[in-house]
Amino acid sequence: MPKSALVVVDVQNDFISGTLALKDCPAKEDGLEVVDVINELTKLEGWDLVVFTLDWHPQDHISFATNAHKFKQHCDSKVHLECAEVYDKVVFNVEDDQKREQVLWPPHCVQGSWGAELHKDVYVPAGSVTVKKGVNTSLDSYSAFFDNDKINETELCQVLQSHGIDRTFICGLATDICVNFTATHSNELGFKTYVIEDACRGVDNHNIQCALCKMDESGITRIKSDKISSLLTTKEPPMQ
Ligand code: VGL
Ligand code: ZN
Repeated sequence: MPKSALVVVDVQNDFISGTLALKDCPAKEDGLEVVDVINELTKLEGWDLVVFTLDWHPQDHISFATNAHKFKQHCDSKVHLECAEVYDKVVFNVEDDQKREQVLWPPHCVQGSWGAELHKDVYVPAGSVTVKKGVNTSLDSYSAFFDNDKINETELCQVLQSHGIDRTFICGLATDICVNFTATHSNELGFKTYVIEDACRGVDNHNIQCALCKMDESGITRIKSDKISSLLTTKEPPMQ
């Protein structure tokens, strides 16, 4: 029987009703809708590991539009940092001439703030593991495995391997950003990777569709939450 991990991505207050609430983003999806679905999933028997990831930024983080003017602009940046706004894609010059592309967001998930807390109605089973990401001032990290430039790695791969995990089931917020990057890296690292479609909500419709298509092409399996129970408890075929 393959070993399975549920990875719940960034179901944090800011993405539900805080500064980066998905319901105010272009796709107008409601992050709160995943909470009940995810609670049904975490309660299933058969998980070998449940992981909760947290976007966990310092106040001076490079992804916050309000901080853009405090960093150095790269000559390739089409948008000037002095007039950069939320959703703009800018290019920074950081740490001795490294080029760093970045989409700007409102300040969100500041370490220790209410917005960074897991939503209060999310059920956290005993023994589950929490992985924080995006903790460095000048590096963003959509994926729970690596930062966006693959300079640093979190402990997630190590944790999955130490539990002998073969398959990951990814859900949470946001479909086109952190779920997408986490699932893509999970797949690249050799885990059989599933994305639980009805347990995800996203930022932008076009980007959601693109992300799902790319996942399909890369061999990630999209699945509905009501199909998971039987996958986790596949029985031996009956004797004739
Ligand atoms: C996320 C935008 C910025 C996410 C995190 O969790 O999807 N999106 N930081
Ligand atoms: Zn973030």
